[in-house]
Amino acid sequence: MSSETHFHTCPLCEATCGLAIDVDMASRTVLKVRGDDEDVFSSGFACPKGLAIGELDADPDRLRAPQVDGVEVTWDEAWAAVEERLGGVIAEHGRESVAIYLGNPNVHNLAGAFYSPAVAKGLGSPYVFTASTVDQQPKHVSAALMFGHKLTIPVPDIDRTDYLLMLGADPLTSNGSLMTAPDMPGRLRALRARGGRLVVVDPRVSRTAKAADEHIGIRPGTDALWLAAIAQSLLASGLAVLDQPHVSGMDALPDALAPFTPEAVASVTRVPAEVTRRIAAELAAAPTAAVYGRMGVSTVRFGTLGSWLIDVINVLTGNLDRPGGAMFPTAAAGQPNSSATAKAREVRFDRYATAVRGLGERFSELPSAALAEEMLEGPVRGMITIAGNPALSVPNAERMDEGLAGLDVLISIDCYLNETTRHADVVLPVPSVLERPHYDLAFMQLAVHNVANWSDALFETDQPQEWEIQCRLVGLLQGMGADASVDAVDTYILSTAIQKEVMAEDSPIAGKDPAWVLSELGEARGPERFVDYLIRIGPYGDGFGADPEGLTLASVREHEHGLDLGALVPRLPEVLLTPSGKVEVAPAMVLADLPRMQAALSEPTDGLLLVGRRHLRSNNSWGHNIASLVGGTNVSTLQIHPDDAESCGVVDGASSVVTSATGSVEAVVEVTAKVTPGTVSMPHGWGHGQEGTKLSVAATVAGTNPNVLTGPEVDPLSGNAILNGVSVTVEPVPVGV
Ligand SMILES: Nc1nc2c(c(=O)[nH]1)N[C@H]1C(S)=C(S)[C@@H](COP(=O)(O)OP(=O)(O)OC[C@H]3O[C@@H](n4cnc5c(=O)[nH]c(N)nc54)[C@H](O)[C@@H]3O)O[C@H]1N2
Ligand SMILES: Nc1nc2c(c(=O)[nH]1)N[C@H]1C(S)=C(S)[C@@H](COP(=O)(O)OP(=O)(O)OC[C@H]3O[C@@H](n4cnc5c(=O)[nH]c(N)nc54)[C@H](O)[C@@H]3O)O[C@H]1N2
Ligand code: SF4
Ligand SMILES: [Mo]
Repeated sequence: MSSETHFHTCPLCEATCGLAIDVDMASRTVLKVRGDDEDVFSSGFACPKGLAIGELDADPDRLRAPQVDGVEVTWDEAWAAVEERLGGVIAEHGRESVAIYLGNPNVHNLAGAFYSPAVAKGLGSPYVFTASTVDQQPKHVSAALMFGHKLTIPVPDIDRTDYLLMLGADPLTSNGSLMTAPDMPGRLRALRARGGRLVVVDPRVSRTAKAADEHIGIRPGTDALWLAAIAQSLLASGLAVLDQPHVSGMDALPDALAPFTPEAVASVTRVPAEVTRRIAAELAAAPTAAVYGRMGVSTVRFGTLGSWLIDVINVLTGNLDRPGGAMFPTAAAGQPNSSATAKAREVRFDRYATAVRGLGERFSELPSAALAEEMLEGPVRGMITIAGNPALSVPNAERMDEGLAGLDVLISIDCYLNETTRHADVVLPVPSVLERPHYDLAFMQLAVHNVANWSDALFETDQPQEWEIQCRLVGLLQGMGADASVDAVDTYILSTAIQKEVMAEDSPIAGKDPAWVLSELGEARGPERFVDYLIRIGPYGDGFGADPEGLTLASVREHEHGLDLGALVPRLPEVLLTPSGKVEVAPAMVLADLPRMQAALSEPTDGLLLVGRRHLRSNNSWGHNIASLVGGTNVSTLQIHPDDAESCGVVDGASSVVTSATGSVEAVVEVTAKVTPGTVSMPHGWGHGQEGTKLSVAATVAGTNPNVLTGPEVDPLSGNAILNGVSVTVEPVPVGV
């Protein structure tokens, strides 16, 4: 065997670690994986998932051939089935009877970045669902209203800050989210070593909470109330920096937040008023500080209010857009807020709505929490899923499964026969993560340091690339039949983008002939050509000759350990796309939701609230088929505090019945002080072992799906699902059952 080393950015989470992969090319075998010490961003860090990337690639359960009704077929047969069955439903019931669900790996994959929007557009249905509405949609809504674009999201300048207040995030487990920062353990250690302070707000004693200077065990679902009290305290005590040239709406804040004093929120949040006032004062006094929040702030009933308040506090403490505060990255490619085509305009919502509950659209998406009812009671009869597992990931799981089972047609682009794709008429499999090139288009826009990093595919494959599959589907949906030319569709999608760009005054290619631009991009096709195009028109690009020193994909590619583009730089006001050209700190739509939160000040605070958790070796619903990643502490249990276990009469290791307004499950009890009293926790992505799946390892560790318990309710401003802070009861399994 001869070993050679390839460098590849890990696409499995948002951290973008550089991996050094030793391979024997002759036998197509991964010999060893380690963190790439020379990677300009991750400097040798990698987590167990990245190190298991060879096992993922080699997984015998990973689909290599298309399936029709669970039986392996040729690609021609598969496409014929797609055309007949999907075409049949569209012909009979119209395009609006078919939904599309785009799952999380779409943002970790260039096919998802460039082509799945075209699939959704080609489908022409209002029923576009994505994993965003079970995740970060509240942040997109607050960012769009405050900064003018849903992707203009400030990230904590973690390498320079003096004080980090972190809510509802556990980056020592998740490796960070909406904050691309490989080696979170090292970065947090460095923060404390330089005298900085880390405060973690979480109803669980998470890994990150354990590593913090201070842990605040907030009551689930109440972060927005607490953040409102921090902001109120800053304003009332005169600590807020009110005079800021790029900020509009400051005057409205004191009255709007007046009801949320530290005293008023103390009992509902379980945080004593003196702690709240102290944290507000510490934030104001720190030379630099950043407030950052994730799942625990977002996927709750006041998700948008909490997401908004985080940036309100970053503004009030004078930390928005300054080094050490919360800053806007400058990505090399594809960032809307540095694109010449982006126009400042009013954000419009609710242009259309779901049929059953009338839940309004946000950014041309409908809430995934409404998908089950739209299938069972609404007009949805068919569905396309791309890289998604809604059967496990979306609330109201029993109804979701019923809906998926009852569809007239389900077409899935995926690599496994799992809890969702088991219902599919046709599964179109995609190459492994090592058989495709990679560039982290989405996450470089959220990175705490500006970098660019291209990875070539490590292995060749006989399977079609995912982008080719998606182009073919676009062709089919646009009426070109199942034999549509991939090249024609690809070139059409890129040409459309180029035509828009040359019309934009500020573009480096303004006024150029689109055909010339296309020809300059040479022989490459698919994502490779697209990324080259975006780098060249981007902020560091060569502008197709306008700046001969600037970047192209070829020059980025020369840096196999990544290209360092420097620390984040201030971007106000240039980054803003609001009609006023200012940061809108008090959007009317957000203020209008405050009375709903005020009503929560007097709610009862007894009972148990369910929250989630992640495990270092988990990857949402699809990491459980890798033997080295499951077992040990990565198991599906219901964590409950000893006091609550006693009052519920449940014991460690035994089964319990957990019941919510939506459903009931059996879960194995883990009695532990890692959760605060009143809080119980279950990880998501479990519930394997179902008939018709082909996940032989996952089936042995099946676990329980907490989304049987989470319900159809949404955060009204964003339509986001409520996954955390769900009211439940816990009982022993009745004797004799
Ligand atoms: N190992 C691993 N890494 C992952 C993933 C994975 O499945 N496994 N998934 C990836 C994805 S898709 C995402 S979106 C990110 C998510 O990244 P994070 O948000 O950092 O991930 P979580 O571990 O879910 O952390 C959420 C924390 O919020 C806490 N929490 C729950 N409810 C509340 C609340 O009401 N208030 C507060 N303050 N805290 C609360 C939970 O106890 C938990 O510790 O992780 C990514 N990285
Ligand atoms: N209760 C609860 N529920 C949650 C969460 C929670 O914290 N608690 N977290 C939520 C969050 S943050 C998220 S992001 C969602 C995730 O929800 P989803 O995106 O629906 O689910 P995943 O588990 O990420 O499933 C990814 C699917 O893509 C497939 N896949 C992997 N790589 C590729 C690829 O390159 N191409 C294609 N075509 N397919 C691929 C996998 O086989 C799998 O079927 O779950 C959400 N659900
Ligand atoms: S932290 Fe994320 S990007 Fe880094 S190795 Fe692990 S899964 Fe891959
Ligand atoms: Mo996510």
